[in-house]
Amino acid sequence: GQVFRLEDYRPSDYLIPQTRLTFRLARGATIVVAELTVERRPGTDAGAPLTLDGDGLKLKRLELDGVGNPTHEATPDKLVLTQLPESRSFRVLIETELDPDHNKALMGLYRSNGVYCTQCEPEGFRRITYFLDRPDILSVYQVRIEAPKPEAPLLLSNGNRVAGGDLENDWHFAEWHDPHPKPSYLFALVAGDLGCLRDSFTTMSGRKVELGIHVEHGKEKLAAYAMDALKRSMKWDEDVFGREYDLDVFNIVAVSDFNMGAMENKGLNIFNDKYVLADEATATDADFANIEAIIAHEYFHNWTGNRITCRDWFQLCLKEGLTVFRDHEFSADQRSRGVRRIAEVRTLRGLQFPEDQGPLAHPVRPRRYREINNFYTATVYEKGSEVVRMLRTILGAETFRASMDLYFERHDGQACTIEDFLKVFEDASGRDLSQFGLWYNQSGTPNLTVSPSYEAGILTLDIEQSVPPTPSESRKRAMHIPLAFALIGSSGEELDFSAAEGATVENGVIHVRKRSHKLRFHGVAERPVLSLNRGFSAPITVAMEQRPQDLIFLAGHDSDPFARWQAFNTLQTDALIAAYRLLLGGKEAKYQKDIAQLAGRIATDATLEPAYRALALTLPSETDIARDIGRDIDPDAIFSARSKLAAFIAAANREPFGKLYEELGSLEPFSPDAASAGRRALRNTVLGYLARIDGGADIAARHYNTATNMTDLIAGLGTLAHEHAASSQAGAALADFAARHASMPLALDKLYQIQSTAPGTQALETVRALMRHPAFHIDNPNRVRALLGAFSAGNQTGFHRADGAAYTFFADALLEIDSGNPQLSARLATAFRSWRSLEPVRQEKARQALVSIAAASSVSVDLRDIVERSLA
Ligand code: DPP
Ligand code: ZN
Repeated sequence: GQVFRLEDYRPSDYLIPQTRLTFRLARGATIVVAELTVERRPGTDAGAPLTLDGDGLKLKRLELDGVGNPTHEATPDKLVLTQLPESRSFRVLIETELDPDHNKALMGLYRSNGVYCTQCEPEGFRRITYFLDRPDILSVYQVRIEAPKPEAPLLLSNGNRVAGGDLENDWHFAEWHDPHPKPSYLFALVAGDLGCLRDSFTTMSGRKVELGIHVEHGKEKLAAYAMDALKRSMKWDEDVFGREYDLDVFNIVAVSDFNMGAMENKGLNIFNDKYVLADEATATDADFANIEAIIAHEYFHNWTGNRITCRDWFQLCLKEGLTVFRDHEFSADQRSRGVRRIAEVRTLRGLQFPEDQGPLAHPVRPRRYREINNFYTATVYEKGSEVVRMLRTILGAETFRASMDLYFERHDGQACTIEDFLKVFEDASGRDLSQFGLWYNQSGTPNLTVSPSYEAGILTLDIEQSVPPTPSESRKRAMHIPLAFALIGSSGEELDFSAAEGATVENGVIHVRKRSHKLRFHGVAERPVLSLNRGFSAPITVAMEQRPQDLIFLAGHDSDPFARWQAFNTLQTDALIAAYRLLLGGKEAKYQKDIAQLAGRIATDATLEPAYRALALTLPSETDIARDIGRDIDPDAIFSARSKLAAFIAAANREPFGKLYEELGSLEPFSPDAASAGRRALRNTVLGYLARIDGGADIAARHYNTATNMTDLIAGLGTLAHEHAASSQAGAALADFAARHASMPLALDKLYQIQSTAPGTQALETVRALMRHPAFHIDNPNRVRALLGAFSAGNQTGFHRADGAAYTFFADALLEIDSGNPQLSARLATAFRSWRSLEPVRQEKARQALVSIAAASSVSVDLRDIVERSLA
């Protein structure tokens, strides 16, 4: 396939300042008329052809300045007009015919549950009409939608509604005008019969904005939490970034077939219904938190993405990394900052570190791609957000805010690059950020090795920086790493120092810029315990020999919640890896009492937030452990080491855990707020331990049977199905859950997820059986992700069973999905990305599965790209 390269960017010869679209939505044949005002860019030769992008289009009519059939060449994927008028500007009319009912790729215009909707980012608009479908072509859109009124009483597009009325034969129309020039990927249309939850928001300058969330009839109440999150987001962006909303209406539509989480189309966000619909009976606390974050994320794009967009798709992180940073800050302000930070880091390590360590590694701003859809990655999003966070750490909160103000002022209405973005920070701060810019351009997770020594009031840190080689980048340059730190004294307080030499140290941050530093702190009163990378100030790994008693000390005394959590997590990880090695050597796993005692102390420490305690008691996941081991992975031994540690902690804390569980169980009216969710999280985490000791199946069954909300229901069900799979209680609960939620696909997804992640080789048969479940549809991305996504990414013993049977099954399933929805199959295929870190037998089986996909007769560009890069 064709490779696109950053260095090949050049501006388009033509611009499209005005776009007028008319849609006639009819079953089988939808007609789209696009009337484009095209302008030749100054400097472009008058003979230059106009080449428009298409994807599978059927051209019905073409006019140039009102005259039919001008000189052109058309294929489904391209329209080239030549012999264009001498005048600087001319009009092109293009009529295409679409079949939204048979669009299973869910890109362009399609129907979901009877509702017409669109998804255009990144390159879906070219499946609607021929266009300069690239983000640096900004156009003002006027959209007319005509549709049968009974079938589609609701007609929405971007911007403000300017006209509407009835037509013949029970049809009607609406016209929408979006005054803000925008790239085609932000175009949206919705037509259907939906219910609506309405509200309004008055902006900081006193303008009233009508808000609407459109959902299936009867589900309006389930949009209340999303609406509340939207209003809080609008207020927060005004308070924290000074950003005001800029249209009279803001609409959100929930659809049930959607490839992404949601889409930030100007004034008309389209959401996966999973991230809109919620109440206590249908959504878990994690769902509520995700809804809040994604509503905020898409809303925040209005300024970081829409008003200022990307010049080309290599710059995707310009809008995504920045907007993730903004939604992280929002959630931190709405919830508990410390707890959110730990959760963010767990996500980054769980998803982005393995990406950086494997064959799919790429810089936050990639330099080449074959399929841009495959770059909506944890690196672009999550690491991209960490890079923005580091900028704030380096420049300080005030300069950061001043820089953002300058960014909005300087670049509003433009399509920008990462260089534009960094230049703003350089100009506002007077600093040189050229070395910092490597974070955008160099892939791989940097590692710092830190060796401390203390003598006579002087603490010396030998710091070595390295960035491991990644595909197509074997030699790496030294990066600028802001390392937040504290020196902690024996009574838990931070120690002072009189001077530091060997690296810049300011405001609690060591600026590591060279491959090696010998850093000396003078005037340190006692040998300190080092707290490093506090708040996870840089997305790196740190290797430092630390005595277990120092880690135990930090886990009890570090005033930085992240560092405190990290200390206990490091103890757990070290113990798990040591046990794993013993198990591989045919010995028994052994654990020290300390770890169980510490778990008990943290669980019952009332000075700590319950949500924090729940996170601290959550053992590193099997994939976390595998990532830290790095090579020659035996997933069964990891599973065994982890189960044994959990049982060890449970056995040592039977009484305090039992008491805590009962205390936290006192009924209170449900509230989705973070503090209440934290108490449920702690109780459910403790349940996971109690379930591992005698009588555990009964406790979990009682938990399930007495649950009054989805969070607790799922905790009980998951615990039964995973810890006591063979028990009668597990069977009864699974059947009960399925029956109770038979008509609720989003709830059934939770069942699929629990069943497909039940540990052990038998999970494969369960997954096969669930694929035949009447409510399972291979065309629906949520169903597929809940069953096959969870199985492949979340079931280490089941997916990586030693005989390779799950790999073969999964490869076949990917090809089946690929025939309808390449984006979905390609995304799922990333489950193979760490195949080279497996032990040799599994490694070979995984390789064969990848090879079998590559050899299949028909594979999409998307899936082929992932498979070939994985094998390379
Ligand atoms: N809708 C996706 C997101 O907001 C892509 N822009 O991240
Ligand atoms: Zn986004």
